[in-house]
Amino acid sequence: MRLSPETLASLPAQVARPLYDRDAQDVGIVHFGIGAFHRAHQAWYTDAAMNLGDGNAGDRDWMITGVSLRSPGVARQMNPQGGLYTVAEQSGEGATLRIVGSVRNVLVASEEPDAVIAAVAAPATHIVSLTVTEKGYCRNEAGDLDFDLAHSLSFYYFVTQGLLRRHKAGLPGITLLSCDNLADNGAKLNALMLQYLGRHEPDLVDWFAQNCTCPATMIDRIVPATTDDDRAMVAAALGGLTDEACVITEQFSQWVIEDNFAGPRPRWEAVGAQLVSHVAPYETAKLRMLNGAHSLLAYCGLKAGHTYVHEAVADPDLRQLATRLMRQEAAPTITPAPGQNLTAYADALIDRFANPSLNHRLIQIAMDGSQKIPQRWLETIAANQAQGKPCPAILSAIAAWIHHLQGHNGTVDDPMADRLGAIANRAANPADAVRALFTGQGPHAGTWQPTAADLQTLTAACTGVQTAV
Ligand code: CS2
Repeated sequence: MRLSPETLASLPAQVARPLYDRDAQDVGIVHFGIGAFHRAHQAWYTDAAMNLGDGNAGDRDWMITGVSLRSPGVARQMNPQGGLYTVAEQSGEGATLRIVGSVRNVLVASEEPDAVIAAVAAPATHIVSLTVTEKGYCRNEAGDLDFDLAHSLSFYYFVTQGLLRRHKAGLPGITLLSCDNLADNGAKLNALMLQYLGRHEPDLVDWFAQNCTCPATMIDRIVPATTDDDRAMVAAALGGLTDEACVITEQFSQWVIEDNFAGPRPRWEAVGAQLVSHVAPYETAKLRMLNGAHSLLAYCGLKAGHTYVHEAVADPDLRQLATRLMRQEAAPTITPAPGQNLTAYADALIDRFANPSLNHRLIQIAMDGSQKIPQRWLETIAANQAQGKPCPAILSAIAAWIHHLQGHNGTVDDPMADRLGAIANRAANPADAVRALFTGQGPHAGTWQPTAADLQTLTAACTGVQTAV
């Protein structure tokens, strides 16, 4: 028996479930990239906002239509369950389960393109949100739109077609909400959308600029890929019902959103989100500290033979490196928001990484390094360089990334894997690899210019010589 609207009533009493009449709600949000992260984060907040419910019309009609561009996997997990799924929060004391009801259905864009366009164009839709990962924005090395990648099976195409229909029908614009780990994600999405429209629908450019907004967001929750063991644990807790779409996450969650919406939105601030005028300090701290340390733990941890984040952070050398990256290299480059304490933030992050019940795989974080390291490491090294300060922890992480690119941790999962692997393997020595990657015509040239001292530190780290940090 599967979890579904029909079996919901048979769940054990301690499992929380939606408090609103799901069938009576309209879809207000179309979400591209409905993976585990969206289900444990934005859909979870939206469900909580609708749970607030009675008497407040604004807390209704925020159901989500999820879109997968190609893979039918999530649609097959969720549609037979009427969109219902479990969020299991794992702490040292066990798991707390809640059934989330905010997802109405999942469309696979390659199979039902018209349904996706119609969802964006529907009068009740006010928000199109995105978790398409860093590479989903189809950027070239200069950060501009790569028109070959942004083809008719990209979110750009579907959003544009939906907006065209809205414009023709005289409907209001929408809010485009990027929930990906990019620096200045709202402004980037806005600029990329304008490039796409400029080429494909120039007549829509002004309407888009006047009627649609792209708020910046900082999104945070650690969500490992769900495993068969997790599904078995959830089935046992659901009294034997299977849930193919369940997600496992930590108790912590944070969502900071720029208060710049084109139209209505759920009352996310009533369920823990922060609506602010400037997201940048939160976003920069999160990318450079949390994600920067995560990527360091991933590459250095794999090199040291670890499998999970909690194992890597229990290794005293790696814990020291991650702490140094956060406190001494990243934190001084950030101007904190009022009340934001970056030292306490670093300590809290080490505690979150140490959660042994998450089993967060280092190889999951090691994926797509070419798309992640500019905002996680290179901006930090460049900011330190401007002050004449070295970043030995990040340099060790870069050395471990090069080791990863050479194929020592198995096949490299990265859109630039072939090119990066060829550079890393062709280089006569580590300093050459770094020069080829980060200078001249290299794929990561621009943000940071390695100095002679940096090259020395990197060479030492690549050849396994310990440097004092
Ligand atoms: C991780 C992030 O996979 C990764 O690259 O660093 O997904 C991280 O877990 C989230 O950003 C936490 O909010």
